[in-house]
Amino acid sequence: MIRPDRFLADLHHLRSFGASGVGRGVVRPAYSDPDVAARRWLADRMREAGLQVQVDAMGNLFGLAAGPSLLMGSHSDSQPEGGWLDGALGVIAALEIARSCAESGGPPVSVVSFQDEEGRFGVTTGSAVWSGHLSQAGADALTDHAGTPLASARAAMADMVTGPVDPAQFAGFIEMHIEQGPALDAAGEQIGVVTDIVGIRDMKITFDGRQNHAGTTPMHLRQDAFQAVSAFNTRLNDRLRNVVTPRSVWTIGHITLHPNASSIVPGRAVFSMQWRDAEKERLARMEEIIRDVAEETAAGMGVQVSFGQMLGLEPVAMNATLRRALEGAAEQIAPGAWRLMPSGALHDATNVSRLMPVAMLFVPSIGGISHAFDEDTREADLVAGLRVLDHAVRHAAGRNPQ
Ligand code: HGY
Ligand code: MN
Ligand code: MN
Repeated sequence: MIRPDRFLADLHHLRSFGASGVGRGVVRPAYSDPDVAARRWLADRMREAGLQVQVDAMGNLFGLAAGPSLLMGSHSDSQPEGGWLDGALGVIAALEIARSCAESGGPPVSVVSFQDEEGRFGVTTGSAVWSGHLSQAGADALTDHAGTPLASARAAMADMVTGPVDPAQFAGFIEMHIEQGPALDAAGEQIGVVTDIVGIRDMKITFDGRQNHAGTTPMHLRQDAFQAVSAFNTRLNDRLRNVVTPRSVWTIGHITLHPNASSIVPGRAVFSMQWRDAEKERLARMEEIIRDVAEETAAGMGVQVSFGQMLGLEPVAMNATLRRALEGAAEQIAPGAWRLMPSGALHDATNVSRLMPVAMLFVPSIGGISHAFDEDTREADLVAGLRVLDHAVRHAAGRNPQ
């Protein structure tokens, strides 16, 4: 039997690693001290549950049931400012399901917490490497915004590494997560069964202008890198309008200006350009527009533009059999209060779908807030999600995942 009290206690305990003090937020980026401490604590909980702990070179943490099993989990790293449930919910729910199945003779369930899902270095980096989408050498060469290479960051977990984990032992993967958007909360529903996950593209763009004096340089003689970003953004919003749908999104979320001083015309701007859509062709069309607009803007403003490496994941559909198991369980636990829905957030399930059948379950995010300290979900909804997982695993998914 699942124990909601134990599940909630563990979820709150995980939040203590990197607790921000603001709301229920956490600061637990991949390979930071709180992240590694949380993984050590999780490894102990896995051992207590009778699972065999394995950690691969990336720092993906597995708790393995003996023999073939269903894999469940998510990630325990956070955004630089993150909520307490993003990723953590899926890991702790998986732990509770694995533990209760082991206690009561249920189907064998293994648990995973993938590393760097939040992309301090890449995009869902740990599961990207585990699935073969990205090589270890390719990942090692990635750097965070401070210039630290992943190769040196992952040394923080070197003493925990046991070796590679063979995906062939898993019949399928189920990831529970908070929705991170407004749909379920606005509709007063408890459960979302995911149909598909959007695709993403992410790259750095740099404008190089001319650093100069902010008092003496006439406006018409400036090659101001920030003005170039500003003009680029305005033009881009206009130009994308003809190709996007309501599900298409694009974001400039990180920018550095050099030298970042009030009295200096900035000579360089480096910023992140990320876009997401449910269709691969539209992602490509958006890329063309982004590159064209950046080049036109640079030419018009007398600055140079350069594009960094483009990272990405394709849109993926969930496995029909596993999805049906979740749908059946949702109708049992939350009759009339669940829906089928797409995911606009990225998840490790995208990468894992290269290896095995995958499915995902959502619970509501209050006010649709996530990637923010005040992200939260009602306790009754957290527990309803756990019950749906439990029902699905015991009645269908754990017995016949293919
Ligand atoms: O950005 C995402 O969608 C995910 O939370 N990493
Ligand atoms: Mn997440
Ligand atoms: Mn996230």
